[in-house]
Amino acid sequence: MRPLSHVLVTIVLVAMTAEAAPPVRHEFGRLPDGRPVGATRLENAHGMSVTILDRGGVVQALHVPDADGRTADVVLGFDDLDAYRRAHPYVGATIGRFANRIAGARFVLEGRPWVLPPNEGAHQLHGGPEGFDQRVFEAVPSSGEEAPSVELRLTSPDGDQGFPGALELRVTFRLLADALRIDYEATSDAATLVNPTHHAYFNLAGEGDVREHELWIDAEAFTPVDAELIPTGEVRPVEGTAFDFRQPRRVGDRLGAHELRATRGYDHNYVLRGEGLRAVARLRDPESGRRLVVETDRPGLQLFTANGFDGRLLGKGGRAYGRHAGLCLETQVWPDAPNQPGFPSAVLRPGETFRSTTIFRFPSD
Ligand code: G6D
Repeated sequence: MRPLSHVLVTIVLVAMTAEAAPPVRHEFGRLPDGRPVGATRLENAHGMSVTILDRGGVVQALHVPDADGRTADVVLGFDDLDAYRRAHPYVGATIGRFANRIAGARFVLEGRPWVLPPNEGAHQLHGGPEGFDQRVFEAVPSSGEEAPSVELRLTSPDGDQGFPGALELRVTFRLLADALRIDYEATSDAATLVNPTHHAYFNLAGEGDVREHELWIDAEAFTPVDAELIPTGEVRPVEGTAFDFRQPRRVGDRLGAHELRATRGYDHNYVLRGEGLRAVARLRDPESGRRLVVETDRPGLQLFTANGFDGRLLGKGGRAYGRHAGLCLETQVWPDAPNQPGFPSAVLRPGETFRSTTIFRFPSD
């Protein structure tokens, strides 16, 4: 006979673990060389689930209930691996080593010049022609003590996409009771740059476009860009411009503004207020009432409203992704930071550990 206390402890433990199901792994597809690409599905007891692909660290699906318990998939994505392998605008991907642009695909680090392979005109975008969005990570799922998770591990060798230093990266996706939490951790054996982000296109309605979504961004300023989307170095107040989201505004309200003509919508970095892990942006779909709060410890946030989408990109269930079908809230160090003296640093040195957190929270109250 077991003592009653043992039985009670067992019952409590079973009740607790019943909260969130353990991660489920499945094969998402195969690469041309036959290698399988796995996916991890995390689920919580509140009706949320997320599917994360080993290739590209892609959030392929993220199901979130509304106040009435109606669930929608709030990220854009594709149904099969081949679609992810074809050219697409980083849909749902983990970005690295350096999110956003490095002007002229070059920088100087500790007095030494580095030249990178460009992949957007003369510039490097989102880590280069074969960025982390195209890598197969090693996945380590865990039931976790409080929340199920999957840790994605990647070794980026010295010289990868032109960057110095062998980089060890771990990206942990954790499904909390009301949020998807992403933790980045990196070390390098030589001084290098690290500025990872996540490139989910959110649409809280799970259909249509995001013009009616209301957005708040905790930023007094943004970093203006030139015709090639390279920051001019200026930090400009949002006041009196189409970039002002200090009060919640409909995303579509000022999409036709002259300041957005060149980019055909928002594709700009916001200078976030405050420091440390804090709420920096809120998005709300008035129709479903679904809400997203972005929390991060990063100094910048790229708002990108899928300006080039024209319906030719076919997503999950054959849905044609048209203009503004979703929007990205990319937490980051400011674009081109390595070449801009006044911008925050993205340098990681040997012996240091880079740590950063972004939480996509979907409040239910
Ligand atoms: C990023 O800022 C960039 C855009 O310019 C780019 O087109 C997109 O990724 C694919 O958000």
